Amino acid sequence: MLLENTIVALATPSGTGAIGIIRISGKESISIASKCFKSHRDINIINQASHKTFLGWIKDDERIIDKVLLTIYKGPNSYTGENIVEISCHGSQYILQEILHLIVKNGAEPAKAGEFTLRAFLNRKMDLTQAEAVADLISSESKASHELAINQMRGGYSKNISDLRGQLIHFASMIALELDFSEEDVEFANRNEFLKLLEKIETQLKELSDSFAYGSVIKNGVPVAIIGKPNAGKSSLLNALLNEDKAIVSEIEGTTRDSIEDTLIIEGIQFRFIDTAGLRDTEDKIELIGVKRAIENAKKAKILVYIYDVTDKDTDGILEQLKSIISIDKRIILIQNKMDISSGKENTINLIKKEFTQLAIAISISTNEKVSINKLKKILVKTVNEIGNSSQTIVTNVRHHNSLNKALKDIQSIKKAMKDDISGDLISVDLNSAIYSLGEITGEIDSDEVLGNIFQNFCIGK
Ligand SMILES: Nc1nc2c(ncn2[C@@H]2O[C@H](COP(=O)(O)OP(=O)(O)OP(=O)(O)O)[C@@H](O)[C@H]2O)c(=O)[nH]1
Ligand SMILES: [Mg+2]
Repeated sequence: MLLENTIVALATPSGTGAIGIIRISGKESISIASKCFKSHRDINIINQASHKTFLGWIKDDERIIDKVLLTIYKGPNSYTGENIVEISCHGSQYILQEILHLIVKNGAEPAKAGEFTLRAFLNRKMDLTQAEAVADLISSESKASHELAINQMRGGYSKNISDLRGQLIHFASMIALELDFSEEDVEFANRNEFLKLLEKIETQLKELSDSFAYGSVIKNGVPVAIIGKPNAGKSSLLNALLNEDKAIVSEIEGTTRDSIEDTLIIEGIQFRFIDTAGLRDTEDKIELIGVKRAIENAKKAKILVYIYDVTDKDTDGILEQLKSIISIDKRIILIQNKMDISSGKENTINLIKKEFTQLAIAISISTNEKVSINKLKKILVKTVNEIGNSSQTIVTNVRHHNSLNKALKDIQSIKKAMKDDISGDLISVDLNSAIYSLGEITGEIDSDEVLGNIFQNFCIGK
């Protein structure tokens, strides 16, 4: 079994720091550490109580490497569930490497990516969704993504899924029993109850699956594409939002050719703003590529910001562009820019709103004078919250989303089969497949392939 060996890795980032932490996990971790540690008070760390810290020296024979703090955690009361030793030493690259080599020389093996958390999972210290949340937590960069990861780490929806799965297993065994007694034509599984359960599960799986759209943008940043005609002020808007001179601004049409992207956290939500090349027909080969990219970005974005120049007389051109982007079906924020030079007579925004009643959010700004930029930020936050409001629990993980969808499809086909009065043995195929998919999420079913995929994405030392 892979848990037989004792593993070691640096738990803090490599490079120079005030301190660095080396973590050893496995049966032999305390005895291996004892071979290179000499406590100040001459205490033998073998046979000490768990959760105790000792001050002392790390020594390679007689050569002193560093003065360290060494902490012992005894399994099962540790992160991995095994015996763990943590050595806090001075954070010099050299010292860290020397201690790592020394621990390996004394019998530990270098840990693979995610192996500590994999062990925690295999020793049932956490389920699979919680293990995955550890990786999310480490990489979270905003308040919102941090909140989702913490929530998932505390159990999130996995208990719920586990319960639903348990109820499905119950029915599966009832149906299996019926098949065993098929000659006698008995019904152990109450069809009405079963149908009710399927409906309940379907609703919940749907809710979870739908929440993914929101969860994934919170985790990776909400993509917001800024699009419009050349010179509308797209790059000026990006700069105003970021409060820095990120993109080149000029009065020449077609200044921006490539898409320019930067992130900004507003009220705890991370946004990815993408400034694009102005949309127009052009002979210029490179600009044309830029326009194509702009359209691709618009398609990929979660929110579209369509911006136009209030003094632009070509209203038909604006309406035509809006018509084509409205078909992309996104949340669109309409922005009338350059209000500082507006004569006050232009009423393009009302005209557009009359033409496209689905454009609910419209705002007049001036990027040059920084008028209503904060108002726009508030609108962006509100828009994201509206996307998320539909569900309480939020799925952020692609793997969970795929399994949820597989299970959902199975449940729907069981429902249909029952309405069509299809025999139990056919139902049980889909039933088992749904049970399998739900089990994949929590790790009640784990294939080596699934585990490999998950833990290889961790950093070494976690
Ligand atoms: N008066 C005024 N001028 C503005 C405002 N915003 C942008 N401009 C000017 O409009 C011109 C074009 O601005 P950009 O931000 O480069 O426009 P763009 O949409 O990125 O243009 P392309 O990259 O060519 O597609 C520049 O001369 C800006 O100074 C504004 O709020 N008021
Ligand atoms: Mg530009």
